[in-house]
Amino acid sequence: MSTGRPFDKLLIANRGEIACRIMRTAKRMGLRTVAVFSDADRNAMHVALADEAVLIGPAPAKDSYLHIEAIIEAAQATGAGAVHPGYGFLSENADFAQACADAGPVFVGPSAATIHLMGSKSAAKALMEAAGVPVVPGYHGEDQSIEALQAAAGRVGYPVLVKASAGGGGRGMRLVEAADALPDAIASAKREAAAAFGNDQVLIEKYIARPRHIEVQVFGDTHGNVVSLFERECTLQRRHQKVMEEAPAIEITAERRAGMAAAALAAAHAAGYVNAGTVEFIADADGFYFIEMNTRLQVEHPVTEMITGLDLVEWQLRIAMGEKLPLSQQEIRADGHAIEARIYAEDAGKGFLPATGTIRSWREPAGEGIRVDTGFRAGDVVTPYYDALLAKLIAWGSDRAQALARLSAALGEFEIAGVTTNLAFLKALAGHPDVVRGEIDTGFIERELAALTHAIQPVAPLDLAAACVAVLVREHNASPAPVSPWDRADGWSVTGRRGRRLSFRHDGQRYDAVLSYGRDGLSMQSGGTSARLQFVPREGGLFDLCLGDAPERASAVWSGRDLDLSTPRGQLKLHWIDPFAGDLAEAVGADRIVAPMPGTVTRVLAEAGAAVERGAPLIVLEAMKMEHTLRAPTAGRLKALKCAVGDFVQEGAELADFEPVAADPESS
Ligand code: MV4
Repeated sequence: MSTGRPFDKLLIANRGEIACRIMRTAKRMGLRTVAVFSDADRNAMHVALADEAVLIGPAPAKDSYLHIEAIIEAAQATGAGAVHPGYGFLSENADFAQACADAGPVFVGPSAATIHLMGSKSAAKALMEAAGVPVVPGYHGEDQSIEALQAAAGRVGYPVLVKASAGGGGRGMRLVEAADALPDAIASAKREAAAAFGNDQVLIEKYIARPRHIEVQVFGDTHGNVVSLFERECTLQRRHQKVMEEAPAIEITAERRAGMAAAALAAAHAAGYVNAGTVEFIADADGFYFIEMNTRLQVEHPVTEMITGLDLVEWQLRIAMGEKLPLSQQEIRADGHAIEARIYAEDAGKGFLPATGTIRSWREPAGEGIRVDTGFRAGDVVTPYYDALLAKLIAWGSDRAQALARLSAALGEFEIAGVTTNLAFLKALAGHPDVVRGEIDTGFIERELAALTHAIQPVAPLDLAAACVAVLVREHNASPAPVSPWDRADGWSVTGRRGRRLSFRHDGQRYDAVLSYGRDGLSMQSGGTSARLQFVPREGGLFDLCLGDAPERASAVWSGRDLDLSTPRGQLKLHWIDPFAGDLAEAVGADRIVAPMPGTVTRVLAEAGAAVERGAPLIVLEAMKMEHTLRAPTAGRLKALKCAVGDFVQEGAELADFEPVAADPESS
């Protein structure tokens, strides 16, 4: 059936929420939809929603969603007349756009040449500068000699940023405070850029401290028209990963808004831009500066849709069909304020470690001004192969305060079980007084991380550090004689970094930290992050400690293995678990010593038949590059050894028979 349109079947070369989002509009426009999927996505929502679906390869993205030939073949096999790349994957791959142009299907996006041009930060910057778009003062020339780059940095004035020309998203970027650090920074930026992008060209820019990130949505058609659809504020980021985005920008003057829109339109004109694009700026009190142009539909496009009432995917498809822009600049209006929160499968308490697993239950919020875009539902499996974005929650209000209040309430109503999500972190962020006031910059989340994660985690890293220090102080007080580090069997090592695990329980939840001692002193690892730990014991259970560069004073009161901790954040009760004595003995009985994990026996510290005190070190096991000391669960006698130095043992293996002498009231 032909509708007289250039295409009536659309292949979506993507997965997850954006594939579902694109299909929704395509269906409303009467287009038939083709999904592509990997082995890992057979049961995915985007496959179920599509009219047809084609398996394109194994789970790894390079074999499926990044496999240009497989996707082109799928388009040809299904007769799809157009391909929408979504975001990520092949969306900004000029070779893919060219492959579509060569093979037939319309690529829903700009030309391969435009994508290629914008992929080079120096070429894009040169084009924008020529078009009168404000750019950060700096140097983006061909001469890459150290002399030329040094002279440029001197002219610009320190601090400067060295950026990989082919980079983006912060990769290959180095901050240089003074001239003497420049040669090393250039060399390492070039190495990183060559490895990551196969191109070691760099540019030099004045460093803008604490900027805001504001971007302008633009559209161009194939008839030479361009319009802007206002700006978005994407300042709340962590490690170049956007977390919350809003439209319009926070407290922007009419003059700056108009200036940015005009600059973005000049940029789009200069590039002969077709389809959806985003012109990114960094902004501070003094001005705003072009940094890059993204040639795709952005993750955060819904906030623009919510304030304009427009469907950006519909615009993309109509432009791809050769239609003129649906509205003129004067007809495009904004109303109210919208904020999007990105819901990721990740553990904010463990350094934002990606989380995987099966979604056991899923309940979305609903209500006035609330929109949820997702590609997941109960029963779906979150795999480690792809981006961990589970859903986008978007709230609209007549003003920013109402939008934020609706977002906070909806975050509280969102229920996702089975997979760890950042919902609590987002709620803490949405409620942070500085976010409520709109006083943010791109470094905000990193600076406020402790406060933001403390709000969601009853035991923050600093609490765990204080508890570890309390254990060290307790042990020091118990045996104050200086101990030679060579004699210690609990994991301290002079030569390498050996760890000692300390575990605590709070509210039924276990918290682990690993202390290690290296040439640069003591450090604590917990939840995937590591920071230097320093402490000074004082009188009366007080001590000063410093984790990373966060100092504080804490105090500890012990009763048995229970610890009452006081920190500036309040009181905290913790129980010090000894998994190699008490808790394990509980599970297997105190009559044998078993390996708590697979590992190698590196030392045997007591002879068969020896009488030992409770807690005496018996056997040292090395596992996962760490030493673990297995201790006497109670006072007693080591009846028989069942292992020897050098043995590799499985988890649960019996290493010795033990004979307790008396019940120990303290062991728990
Ligand atoms: C900058 C900058 C400060 N000064 N350029 C980061 C990724 C890339 N898109 C550009 N980025 C930056 N360029 C100059 N001259 C600070 C950043 C930056 C940033 C920009 C936008 C959003 C978040 C950011 C987080 C850290 C640094």
